[in-house]
Amino acid sequence: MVHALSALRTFVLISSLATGLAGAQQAPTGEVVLTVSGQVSKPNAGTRAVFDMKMLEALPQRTFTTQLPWFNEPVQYTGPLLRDVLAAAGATGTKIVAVALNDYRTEIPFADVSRYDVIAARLANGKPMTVRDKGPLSIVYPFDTRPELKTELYYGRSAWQLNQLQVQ
Ligand SMILES: Nc1nc2c(c(=O)[nH]1)N[C@H]1C(S)=C(S)[C@@H](COP(=O)(O)O)O[C@H]1N2
Ligand SMILES: [Mo]
Repeated sequence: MVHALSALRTFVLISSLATGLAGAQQAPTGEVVLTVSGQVSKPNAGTRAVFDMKMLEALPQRTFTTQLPWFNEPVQYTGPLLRDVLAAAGATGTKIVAVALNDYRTEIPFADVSRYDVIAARLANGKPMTVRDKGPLSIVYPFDTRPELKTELYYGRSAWQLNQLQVQ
């Protein structure tokens, strides 16, 4: 009996560790802010991997400051790397269609997320972004690290009010 109980405890521990490591397999407890659909191998809501802010906050965070042409002042952004969000969803493919709350959509080559430290920004100057402030999530490339990023092509890929990533 004692052995059976401790075996059960070990099993529960190992299963919860496995779920924790898988990331997106955990169900969100808060409002869903990002849905990853398409080629997703770690879904947690039907065939999709959905995230609330807490799940995005639990991933390693990256912070950098960049000047964007559509803001007057440089802005400091913080959020998980897009490649980590996609890995948590078990997403693989050749392209990502990013869809925003205002139905803006833009195509991002999957290679961009390995080549560049693109983030899903959830904080601007340390504060959550309201929908009015182009939040709650925004794709931000590390524009100031590579001159080729400061072009209309990458500005166009920087979807603000991001809420879906369709992986193909
Ligand atoms: N959600 C959303 N993100 C978007 C856009 C948009 O219309 N909606 N426009 C893109 C383009 S083309 C550019 S250059 C930058 C800045 O757009 P803005 O000047 O309209 O803010 O955001 C990009 N991200
Ligand atoms: Mo643009």
